[in-house]
Amino acid sequence: MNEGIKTSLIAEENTRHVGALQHDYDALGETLSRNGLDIEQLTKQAEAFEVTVPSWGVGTGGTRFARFPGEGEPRNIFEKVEDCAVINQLSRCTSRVSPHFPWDRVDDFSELRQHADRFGLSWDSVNSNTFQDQPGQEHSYKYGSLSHTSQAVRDQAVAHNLECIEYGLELGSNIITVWIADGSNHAGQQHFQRAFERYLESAREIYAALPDQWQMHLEHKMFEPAFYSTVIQDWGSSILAAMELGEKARSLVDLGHHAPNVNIEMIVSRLIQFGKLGGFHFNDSKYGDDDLDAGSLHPYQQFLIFNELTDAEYRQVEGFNPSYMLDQSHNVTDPVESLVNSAIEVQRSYIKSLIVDRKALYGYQDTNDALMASNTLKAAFNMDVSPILAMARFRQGGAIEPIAAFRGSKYRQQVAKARPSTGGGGSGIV
Ligand SMILES: [Mn+2]
Repeated sequence: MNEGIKTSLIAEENTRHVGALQHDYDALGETLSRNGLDIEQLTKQAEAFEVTVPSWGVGTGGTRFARFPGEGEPRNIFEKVEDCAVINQLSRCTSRVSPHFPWDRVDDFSELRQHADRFGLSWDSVNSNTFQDQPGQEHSYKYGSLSHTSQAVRDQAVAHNLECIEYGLELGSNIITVWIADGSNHAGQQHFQRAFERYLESAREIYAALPDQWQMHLEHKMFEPAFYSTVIQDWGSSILAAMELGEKARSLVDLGHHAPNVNIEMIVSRLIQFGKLGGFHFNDSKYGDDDLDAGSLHPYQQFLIFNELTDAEYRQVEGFNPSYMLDQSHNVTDPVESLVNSAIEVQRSYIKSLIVDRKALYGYQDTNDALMASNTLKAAFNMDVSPILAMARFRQGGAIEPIAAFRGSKYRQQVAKARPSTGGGGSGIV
């Protein structure tokens, strides 16, 4: 088993940057102080911020056309945990891992839990998989799973979700995220209402099996692999299902699962208003479910989403506790580097949203001063909070310059020797 990156290597790398960081941090502190903001308070909030890494994200992703495996890819969940540990070592904001079953199923979950414990990692939401057939599986999901026309297929899909809850209990998780690939490719192929009714009937069985304190997150997706309609197509279908199921069911927003130009931050606001925001799968998107790195294309959109989240915190909305997770596919970058970068980009949006002058914004909204309302948001977005993020990492033993530290450690080259390419691996697009 590898031990991640040596702490001394990160410390050594940090000594090269700490002088410049302190200088930039002090300068930013002065700027923020003129605006009535305390940089130390913001740094503490950056230190407390967490975004979960998906186990499948540390393998090279792929497209519908091909997958080009990277060097030293993790071959199983134990090795995935090791890579996740490195991401957290560098970023210090990703101490949780979200597993996907059956990809990450093991015989001995206590062994897996101990393995993660050793790296200071814990487990976030469990994800079920009824979008592909597994070897030896009795019924096929070719025409759907939880909403399939056949009761036997639906029962099998429900049973798999119940198993996932059991695995989650063993790992210490308390959320099951359900995304189904069910849908249709041809107009008329599927009766919309009947398919949704069958889905609800199956989902009720999963919901009924939720342990106390658990939540069930419903992830919608507009298209792919079904290209004409999907059963849980949009946030409308998702919130309707969550309302039907009950208090413990919430909607999960994957940023890539909407039509282009949809106002996602407004959807987030609506879900918050009705107590139905479960959490996020952060990624970025140009055309569809592109699974690009979070904040790489639309950082302002991501900031505006966090503006809604921070607004809810500010207003102390009851029961507001969404879970944050990355869900990306890395095809041309090292997944560790992309996930470190992305986690920091999400953290950046959060910190920027904290420096929005909210009282002033409310004032501009109430007096219909559109220009100043917009400028208030832009002022926060345009502030470079990098020194806060770097200081939060540094103070927790992370890397001031995480990508440079990762490359300098030669971690990838080392694991490549121990992990011959399998060409396969449990990574994919979800
Ligand atoms: Mn997702």
